[in-house]
Amino acid sequence: MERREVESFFERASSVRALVIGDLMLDEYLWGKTDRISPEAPVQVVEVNREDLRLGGAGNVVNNLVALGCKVSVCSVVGDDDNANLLRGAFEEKGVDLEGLFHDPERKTSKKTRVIAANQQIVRIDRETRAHICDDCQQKVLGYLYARLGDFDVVVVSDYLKGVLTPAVLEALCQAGRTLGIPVVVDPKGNDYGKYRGATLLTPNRKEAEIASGIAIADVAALQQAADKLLSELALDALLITRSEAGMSLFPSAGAAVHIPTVAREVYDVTGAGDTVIAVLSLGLACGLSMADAAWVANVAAGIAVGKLGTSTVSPQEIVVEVGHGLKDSDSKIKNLDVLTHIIAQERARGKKVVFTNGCFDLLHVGHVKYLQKARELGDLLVVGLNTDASVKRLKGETRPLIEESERAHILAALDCIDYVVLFDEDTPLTLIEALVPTVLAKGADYKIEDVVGREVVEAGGGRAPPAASSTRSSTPTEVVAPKPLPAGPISASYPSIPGGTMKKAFITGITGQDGSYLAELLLDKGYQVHGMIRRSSSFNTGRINHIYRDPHEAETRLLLHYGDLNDASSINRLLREVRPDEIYNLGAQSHVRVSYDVPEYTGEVDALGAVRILEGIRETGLNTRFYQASSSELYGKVLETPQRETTPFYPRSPYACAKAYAFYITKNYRESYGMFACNGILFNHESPRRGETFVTRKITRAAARIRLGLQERLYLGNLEAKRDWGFAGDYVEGMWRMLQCDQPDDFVIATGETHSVREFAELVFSRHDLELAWQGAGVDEKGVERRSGKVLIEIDPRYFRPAEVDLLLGDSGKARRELGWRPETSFRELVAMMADADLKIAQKELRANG
Ligand code: NDP
Ligand code: GDR
Repeated sequence: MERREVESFFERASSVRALVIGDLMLDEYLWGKTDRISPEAPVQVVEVNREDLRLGGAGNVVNNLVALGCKVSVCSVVGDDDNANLLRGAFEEKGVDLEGLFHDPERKTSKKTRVIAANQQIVRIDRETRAHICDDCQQKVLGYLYARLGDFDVVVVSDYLKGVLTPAVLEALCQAGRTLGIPVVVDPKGNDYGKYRGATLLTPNRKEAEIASGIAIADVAALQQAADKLLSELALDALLITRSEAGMSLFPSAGAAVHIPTVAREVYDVTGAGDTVIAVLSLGLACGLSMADAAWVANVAAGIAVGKLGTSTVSPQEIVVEVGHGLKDSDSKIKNLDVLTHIIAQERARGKKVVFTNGCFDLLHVGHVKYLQKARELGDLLVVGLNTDASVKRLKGETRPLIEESERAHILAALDCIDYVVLFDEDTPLTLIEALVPTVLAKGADYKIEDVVGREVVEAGGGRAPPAASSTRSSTPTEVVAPKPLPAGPISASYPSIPGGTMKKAFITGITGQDGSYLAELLLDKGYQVHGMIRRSSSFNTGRINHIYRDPHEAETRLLLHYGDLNDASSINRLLREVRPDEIYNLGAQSHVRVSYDVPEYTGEVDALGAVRILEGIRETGLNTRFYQASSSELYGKVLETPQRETTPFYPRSPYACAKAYAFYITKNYRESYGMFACNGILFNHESPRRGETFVTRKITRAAARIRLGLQERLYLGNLEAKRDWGFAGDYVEGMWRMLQCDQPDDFVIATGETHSVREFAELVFSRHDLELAWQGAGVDEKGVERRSGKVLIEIDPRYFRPAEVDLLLGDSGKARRELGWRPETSFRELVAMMADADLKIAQKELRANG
């Protein structure tokens, strides 16, 4: 993250409402001197000359969150004693909301008194109750959580095993957090982590992770093993293991681990650094940072915390300055290849797009600077490979370079647009490119693209070739974009070659739909020639693919559209004969479940018989092609098992699902009967800003944005309780493609493994527009009311109910993860934000157009 991103993150902090729940303590320090032994017993006598009282345990997390600028509420149980009053006073001074702080006269408020003399702690005196809170207090805590949880953006659980976090409290918290979409971040304690099941994120240290997983963590492989075990046993979204001087490692349940090294500095005091980490991390999640970015900022903050003596909090200003230092220090930008390889691997794992360019940069001029600035805009960070003096001499003659390598490197490193500089001694930067595997290669447009060294490395696997270069000198960089790396495993390297050329040809039905448009983009990126079948329509139906469509008369157009229809076998056969595709993706369908009750026969024609028309077409034309059938989680219908996986029996509940069941089985049947390479992707719901406007997610995001801008009064919905496993369509088309790259055809579930209700989706979307919903009434009379104004924003319209409903879908995509290396990359919250924001932009345009 850059300094300005970190700054903007902290600017959002003041609107974040965080709840800290857990064991509160007072830390008392008594400093004194000792120079005699007591006459009463053989112990030292300490003459106290300074006393200090601090908030400890969960209280220190509160301290940290307050220091970061957010609004904090506390939920805990303390005694009814003087120490409790001291705690209250300290919190009130900081403006902390104490509605959730309960008192139990039977308990002692925890206080730890440390006596320190001659820089040594002599004794610690603990006053506390460690038993679970009483039933009455537990009810109060639960009551508070049920009433108030929806008000918070994040919950931080700080467990010191002092009894507040009973299993019942933790279970309710994790469940309600999931239902409401509020991240629950836990600093765990003890050996039994089962009680944290369902939390969003846990932050154990290495030792704690070792004990909880039962796996000795001697190296990174064991660390991963321990993380995998905890992630799956506890159904977490992620695990952050802090590793002292080795930094911290983030293990998301979906995606690769991110290892973040420590920010090098003197370590004075590690006490409380864990509280700083969890506070910054939680704030980051509440502000919508990705887990990796939130962990990265938390790591910077931890570096500052351990460098301080006595105070245990870190301010946003300190963090911003620290980030700024990292960027400004030109020395730190010049790296050797080994170190840089490691850094870049981490950045790529965090999803950053790495741009690489190279040159001699002797006598840097304004053309260079403009070129470098533009190159930087092609991605998230720019690495410059710089020829050493010896290499420049070989290339440009004995009189060059005029400026020696270390000066050239420092001048480049001083530019803001450059993140790293690395020297290379060879004639070309190939070794660097092979080691770093950048996402984008930038080169001046006066280079012919086929001459760009390293192009093959980034293009390997089908990367997109850039447009033809112009011959005039220009400061505009030309780019070569690398595809996502293929997973190790069963992806076949020996793809059957295509007669007459090396370009793979894909044929997509339903290319004008949501998935068709994302899939076409993906395949074009991978270097395919893409043929789409579209229906003749009296109005334009190509809105989703206009941005990738080029006039077919232009040379090198790789997206070609043909008229045809799944109900018309002759058009399918003709197109198969003409195109002779290597891969066919059958996405075309009447895809609306509710509508399938209105047009059941038509739905069967398109969705069921359409599939067999293509399969027969393949047989008749004798093509050696691979076939993908868009199967659906609707097949599970009235579910017989949760989560649903490839082996779960089907129970279709609509004409749509029945038609899709036929298509599923006929695909399998042609595979088994004729040895065809035919796969079913059993995809759970996937959404995007391109989702059809009558599907519930898009209907909600569209309406919320329009309501916010006064373009619409109200939204009418059907069943609010239906739960779906919603993912991002852009991630799912990658799964389709991967299925057709396997050695053997098979069927795969593609899902996120998380389920949310329609109600929850609506709440999150409206809240993104600052419209907090409260629900009133029940059944068809239930209404979603805006809390502040009392306005009714959502009503139920029974017309949207379905004759038979699918109540709950939750997919287990373990097989796809293992065998295809596929993982969802977009979280539920990111999806909601992406769709809500995109629809806001559309609504704003509409508002402007209305004058
Ligand atoms: P869309 O409804 O957005 O797109 C459907 C596509 O099918 C459109 O391009 C449509 O063309 C085309 N089509 C409809 N009827 C015919 C026909 N008779 N002949 C040829 N093409 C036709 O669906 P999605 O992109 O969301 O879904 C793609 C596929 O995946 C569908 O088969 C769907 O059933 C399935 N699926 C979708 C899931 C999801 O969550 N999105 C989950 C699981 C499966 P036009 O633009 O002309 O209407
Ligand atoms: P679904 O998606 O039926 O799961 O099929 P949809 O978004 O239509 O419905 C999801 C759930 O929301 C409930 N719901 C409403 N649905 C719509 N459309 N409109 C409403 O106003 C409304 N209110 C509540 C529904 O009852 C349902 O339970 C999608 C399609 O893309 C299929 O093609 C695909 O196969 C499946 O997902 C997986």
